[in-house]
Amino acid sequence: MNQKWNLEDTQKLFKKPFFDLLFEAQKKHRKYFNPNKIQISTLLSIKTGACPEDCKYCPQSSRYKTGLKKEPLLKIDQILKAAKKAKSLGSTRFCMGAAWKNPKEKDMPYLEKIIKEVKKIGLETCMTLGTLNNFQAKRLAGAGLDFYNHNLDTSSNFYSSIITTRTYEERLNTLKKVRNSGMKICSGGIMGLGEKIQDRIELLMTLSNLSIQPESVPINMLVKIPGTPMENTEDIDSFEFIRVIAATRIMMPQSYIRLSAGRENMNEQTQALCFMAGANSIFYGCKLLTAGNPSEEKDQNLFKKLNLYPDYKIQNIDAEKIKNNNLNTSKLNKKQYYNAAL
Ligand code: SAM
Ligand code: DTB
Ligand code: SF4
Repeated sequence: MNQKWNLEDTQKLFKKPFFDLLFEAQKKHRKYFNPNKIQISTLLSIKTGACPEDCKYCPQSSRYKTGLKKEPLLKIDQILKAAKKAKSLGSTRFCMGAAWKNPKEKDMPYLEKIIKEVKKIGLETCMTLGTLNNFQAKRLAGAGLDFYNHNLDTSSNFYSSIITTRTYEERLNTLKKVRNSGMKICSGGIMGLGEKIQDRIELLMTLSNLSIQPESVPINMLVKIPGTPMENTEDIDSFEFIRVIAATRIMMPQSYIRLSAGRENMNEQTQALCFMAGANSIFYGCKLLTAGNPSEEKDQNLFKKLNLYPDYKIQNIDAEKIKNNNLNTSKLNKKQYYNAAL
């Protein structure tokens, strides 16, 4: 059972001296993870632009003139080509995003087919398609979707300053449906939207106090896109960002924390401190959904300097090992499961 986080304790965490906070985060990190391993995911936008939502940070909203080229749903062979390339470059998870408010019923069979085909390549699958109903969540889970990404982005209070076309409650409801369907949850936020420290605190409290904590928590730094209402927002200070990563690690000690969008605007030292503060997952490949990301080569260089290795443990190889050892994994918690796989 994970610790429940109240306002007082979370505020105290954020007020800690920087190095005390980092030290506590490192201790938690090392308790549950190998600090020299990193989970690697690759993103693909399977349907780009013309989104009816008004998220003020997003280049894909139809409300803003960002010069983005719209693309209908990609063909299956285009998706599989990108997935194979991601696998060959060392990714273990393939994350597919669609600029939708929600998927339509007519899209479901095709989405199921995509999931099945990408899994055949030997990759974990993740999708982010907007709001889901119970039936859709069950169908995606049934097709084998491992993760569903659905970010809360910021605090419930600040949410309506960023998005007016949906509510925080709707986001939480979709997360519930995803959890009930048996899929793993990927949910996090964006820093640098002009939020207060209190908003960061409230976001992390909401995520960490979910009935089961998200298995994956992406922490994005706003990528300022010309043409969006957020294009001139003030930068978040790098140390403030690192604090958020450390607090996330302490509050969700067993979750993978993804140093998500915004790495292109971070130097290597900032990224290294984020890894030290507990981030252990990244998006790999020179494109996020529509915005840029460091090249594979640049990341390989950074990994070399930091002696970081891709985390293949969560893939089938381990499941196979566990099976051969005849272990009853259903009785193991996450840490025991990982240890058993070593
Ligand atoms: N339309 C779906 C939705 O919003 O749930 C899925 C795709 S949406 C692009 C996925 C996530 O990308 C958003 O929830 C947001 O956290 C993140 N994102 C979008 N634009 C961003 C930006 N400019 N900088 C950082 N993160 C961004
Ligand atoms: C997440 O938290 N960040 C990713 C993924 N989940 C879907 C998306 C980042 C998008 C950055 C802007 C773009 O590429 O359009
Ligand atoms: Fe649409 Fe998602 Fe972008 Fe919001 S974040 S505008 S829902 S694609």
